[in-house]
Amino acid sequence: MAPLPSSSLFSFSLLFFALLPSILSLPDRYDVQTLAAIDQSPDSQRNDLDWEWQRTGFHFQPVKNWMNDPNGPLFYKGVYHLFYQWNPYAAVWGNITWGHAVSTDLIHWKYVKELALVPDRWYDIKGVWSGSATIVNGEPILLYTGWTNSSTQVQNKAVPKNSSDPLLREWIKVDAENPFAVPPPGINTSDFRDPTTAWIGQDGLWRTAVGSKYRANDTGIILQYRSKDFAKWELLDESLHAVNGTGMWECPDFFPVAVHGQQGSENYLGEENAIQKFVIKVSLDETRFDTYVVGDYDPASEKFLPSFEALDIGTALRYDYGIYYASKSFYDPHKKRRVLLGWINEADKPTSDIRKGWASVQAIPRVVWLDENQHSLRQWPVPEINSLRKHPIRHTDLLLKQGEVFKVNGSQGSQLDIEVTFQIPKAHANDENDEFNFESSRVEGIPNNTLIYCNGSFPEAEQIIGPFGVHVLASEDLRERTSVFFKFLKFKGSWKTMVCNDLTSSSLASDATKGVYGGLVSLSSYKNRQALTMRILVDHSIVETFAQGGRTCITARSYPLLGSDNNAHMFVFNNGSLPVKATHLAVWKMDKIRYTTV
Ligand code: DQQ
Repeated sequence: MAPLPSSSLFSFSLLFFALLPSILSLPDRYDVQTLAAIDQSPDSQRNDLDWEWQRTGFHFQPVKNWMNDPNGPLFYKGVYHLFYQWNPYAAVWGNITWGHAVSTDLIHWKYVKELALVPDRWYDIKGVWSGSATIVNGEPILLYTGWTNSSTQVQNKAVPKNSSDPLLREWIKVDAENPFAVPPPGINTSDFRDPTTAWIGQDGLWRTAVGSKYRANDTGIILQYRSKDFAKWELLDESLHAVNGTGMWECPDFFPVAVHGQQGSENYLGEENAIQKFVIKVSLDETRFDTYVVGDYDPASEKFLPSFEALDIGTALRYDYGIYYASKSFYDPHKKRRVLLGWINEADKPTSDIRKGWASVQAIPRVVWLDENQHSLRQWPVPEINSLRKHPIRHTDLLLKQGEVFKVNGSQGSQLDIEVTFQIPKAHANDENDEFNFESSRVEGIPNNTLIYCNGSFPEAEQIIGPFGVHVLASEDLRERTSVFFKFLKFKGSWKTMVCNDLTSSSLASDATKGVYGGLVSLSSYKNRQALTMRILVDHSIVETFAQGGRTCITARSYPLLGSDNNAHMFVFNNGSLPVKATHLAVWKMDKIRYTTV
């Protein structure tokens, strides 16, 4: 048997004994009839009501069992499609199929009764892994990775059975063409996966790219393929991008962004290059981070060049500094924007997931565009999410003294959308002229070091301001809480500004990891240098934070014991040694989505 992917090997060995009972109850081979007969309607599937409160109210999740990567997002005939890696049999990874959901607003999803792809061919019998959708001559085509009967990763193609059906219920694998790519020399059979949405090159031919790793030196790489008919594909000599020592690159994404404004694009060619930059995102198998780099792409040489080498893959920028992985973007022609979907894993133990009967959710789709600084991205929940807001509570000019904690009355609940603006405190109360050194707060490519600034007292810091922020999913006595806050630290005359999510007092009765997440906040490119902003989507076990207009994002899992549902309270706090003003605070309760099946 060929070796398993290293990450899978690790996960499998960890999981195996814990999950033995569930593994034993799996069918010993795929039974397509059984898969097709699974009723995905919510009412028939919900179980274990004790744990029901951890389910999300407005973040997408399947009715039961394990889900991971979002696959093949697309807009077709007025309908958004979300496919996802799904295990129909258990709340742990395995038996991977493509589940399918549709919506008209990226928020109110309906489960499609039919599974889009199930493992039923020699070239995908061990799993239908991640892939993408491309509109080719007006009709969608799926490219995906199959795990073959001999445990080799290969690339395959599927087409709609009926392309006039806006719901695209049924898909046909193109046996005559599959697999269209197998691992090339120098690449392990277990390191070749996740084809991107295809694009058209300068020669008018199609390109797609596949995530990989050089066997010899642990270099993460994106291989490029070319085709004139979307049937036969040839490997190009030049990779799209590669970075030494970064390990396997999963789920690559490659897309243009406008230099000015928020409009999306799917044009990879010539003239527009003057006003476009390009983004490469990969999911690093070794660290489980989604990391990206902004650069230029020359369609003639098919070369991508990072704008700043110091910000290349694996060294600097992440979409999200919490739990967020295997993301995939697509161009939304309906609203002319680039939309990003991402997988949020659980933070509790697989045994808890088995007890719950489900694992993982999808993040709220985010609009993505290039920041004014030209080297990093901004992300913001699609505006359609605002339709769930109700009963706003607003406060202005809340002055928080040192150590003050302000309870936001009327905001009880586990489904909230919160927006807060803080005035940047004067660095020294008596020194009107003491300016922050905004330039030095730029993202500097040190993501691993950033965590430490969230936690601890730092005697070597010349000055610390904050933390100030909000507690959510908090019990009334604050014994249990999840805290999102800003913190400034001055080292050698330079300020570092952090946004942090502290889970150490959360999830009192859970076996979840209770760490501290953090990301640097870039103040240098922010127009209003007097303000710090955060938006937080709270959804039972999810806390999704967008700081500084989406320049730094953190997604976390929190499983409250005391601070859930109507016992979940929200506070604004200032634990720093200087007064802080929250100039604007708005809190909305969010509607629950009733998922149905079509
Ligand atoms: N998940 C899929 C792979 C991909 C990984 C398998 C990323 O195709 O590389 O479920 O989470």
